[in-house]
Amino acid sequence: MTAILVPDIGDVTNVTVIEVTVETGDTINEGDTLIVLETDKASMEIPANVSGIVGQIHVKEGSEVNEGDPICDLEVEVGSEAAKVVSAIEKQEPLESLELVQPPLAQVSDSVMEQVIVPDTGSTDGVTVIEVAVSVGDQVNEGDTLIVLESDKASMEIPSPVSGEIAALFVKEGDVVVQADAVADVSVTRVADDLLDTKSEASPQPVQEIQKSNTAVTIPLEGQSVVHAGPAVRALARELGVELIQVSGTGSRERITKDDLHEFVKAKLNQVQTGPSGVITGLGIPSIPLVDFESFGPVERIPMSKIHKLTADNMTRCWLNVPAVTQFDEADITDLETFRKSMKSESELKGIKLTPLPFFIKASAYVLRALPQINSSVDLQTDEIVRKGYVHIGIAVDTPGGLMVPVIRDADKKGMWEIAAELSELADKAKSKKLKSDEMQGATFTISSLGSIGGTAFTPIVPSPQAAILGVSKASMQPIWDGSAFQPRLMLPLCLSYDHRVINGGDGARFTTLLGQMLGDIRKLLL
Ligand code: CAO
Repeated sequence: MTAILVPDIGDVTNVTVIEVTVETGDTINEGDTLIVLETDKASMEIPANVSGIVGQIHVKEGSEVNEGDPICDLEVEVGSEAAKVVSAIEKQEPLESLELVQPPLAQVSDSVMEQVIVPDTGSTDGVTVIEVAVSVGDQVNEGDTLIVLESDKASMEIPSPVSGEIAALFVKEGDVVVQADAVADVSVTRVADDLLDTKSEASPQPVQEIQKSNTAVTIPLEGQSVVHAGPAVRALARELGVELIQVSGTGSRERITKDDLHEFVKAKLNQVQTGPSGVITGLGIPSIPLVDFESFGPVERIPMSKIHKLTADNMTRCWLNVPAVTQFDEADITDLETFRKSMKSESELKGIKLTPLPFFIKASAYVLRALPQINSSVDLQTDEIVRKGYVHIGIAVDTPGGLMVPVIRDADKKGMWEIAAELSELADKAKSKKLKSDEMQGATFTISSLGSIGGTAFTPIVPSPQAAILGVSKASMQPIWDGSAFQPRLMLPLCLSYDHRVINGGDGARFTTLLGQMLGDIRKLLL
């Protein structure tokens, strides 16, 4: 186990640790960032100088450190090149005795000064230095960010084209720079072998081309504040496709940390599922932008009721999840209506309103018994179709508070008067908000009757996990050809929406055909 110490951090003391990027037990590689320090002028990442497994960590966010303070312990694999380096450093042995892949501490024999200048930023007006990531005296590796610039189109990090020590800095935060302005002088120390190869090069290295950040990390809009984030956080933001300007920083001076980024992404994922009102809004599909309604005329804003929000959620869920088909048909209910009207005095005697709907319920229950594949659900956890041995029919009821669906249990076992009485009672309860939750549960099939209102057809949304819903529109007199003449018949439009994962087209058509036959001659319900 070896201790990793705070390196020479220049002419500053008591520097604040603003981020600890490793945890005990982490396996890290040479160059991985251990901590991020911040002075009042710049932030800097302190990388590991060897690979290994992180042991005890001696600093935490907010700690103040100085050169030589321990950052963490590192367990370095025995016999590895890294271990040899550590051992050599500890024993102050000459490093040339080690067969190193890369000389981490070169035999200093000469140095050259490289001046880093601002490359072509694509802007003639100049770009702002929003971050200076290094201080004079810092050791930098090739590729380490020196400064971060921001134009009106992009933010960009200017990396060091060489490894070495920052000898001079020519910019500070807030400066506006243009192409070819000096950024920093880097004193490049070279090993003897390197020098043999490069000493003949009299002119400085070409300036590193700027790395334009992903457009997802876009620049702040005019008037918005500058983003404070270190290179590692900026890199992570690019990876995640996060616009840093949208992230709130919890670090000192609102600096954005990696945790802030993770929290932002988590929050965004939640937002995808529920809008501010709690209603499901997207599930990953693009949301619909609102328009400024008020700018076109007066509007009234009515808060959505709890029932309305629940219905909106449920409809969205069902609409998005169920591959639905709607089968249309017509039933001849001329005789049914004649019979129903003939029951008027009996209906009054019993005090039970006998509308056409109880007949639709009774006939549907009969057909659901005959075609159990309609009275089913799909269980995607087990890849099973669940056929129910009971027929509970939900009835959509239009109430001032929103749509409610009370359930008539065992509709197949109940007589017409019983169904009519129960329907009337449940509809009244729904309209006066007195339904209990168990009176709205367990439906195996639903009927939505708009017949008393109007319309010729509609496509109800399948209330999954039920596999089907019957929509009933307004009956009307139609001229029906009986083989020799047109006859005036009262025709009822039927619309069966079904989940095509559970019910195939043949069964859908069989359902409406059989239902039509039952409603056409209700005596068959007795058979
Ligand atoms: N064709 C023609 N007339 C019809 C009919 C049809 N399919 N269904 C009912 N009617 C007539 C009846 O004959 C009756 O008139 P009379 O009193 O003159 O005989 C009247 O409409 C009865 O209407 P009702 O609404 O009082 O009773 P109901 O049994 O038909 O329906 C209920 C009860 C609770 C289902 C209904 O009030 C309701 O809320 N319907 C709306 C359902 C809904 O909103 N569905 C959409 C869900 S998705 O948003």
